[in-house]
Amino acid sequence: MTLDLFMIDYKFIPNHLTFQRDVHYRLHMENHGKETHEVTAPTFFGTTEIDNPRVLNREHTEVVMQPGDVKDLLLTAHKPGTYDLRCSDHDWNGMVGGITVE
Ligand SMILES: [Cu+2]
Repeated sequence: MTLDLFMIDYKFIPNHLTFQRDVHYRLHMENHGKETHEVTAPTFFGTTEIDNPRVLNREHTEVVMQPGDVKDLLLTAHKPGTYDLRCSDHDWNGMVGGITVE
């Protein structure tokens, strides 16, 4: 399954992602903005099985997306719940969203 997550200045599109637990996903991310954005979700990334963790930053808290970047994160979520999603640079400007694992 593939889920798309696009970034513009200053929004996630969509701003909410829903994953079924124990299902493997390709989270396909594209930054269409002129600024660098982060896909920041420390609790979600910390509780999710990730096949290619090199896409994440060193702390495994976010994916840094330069303008024009296209990145795929391969993941399987196991823990149902709701998780915070934000851009750590622009959450003050409303660049926030959420993640649900069902
Ligand atoms: Cu941003």
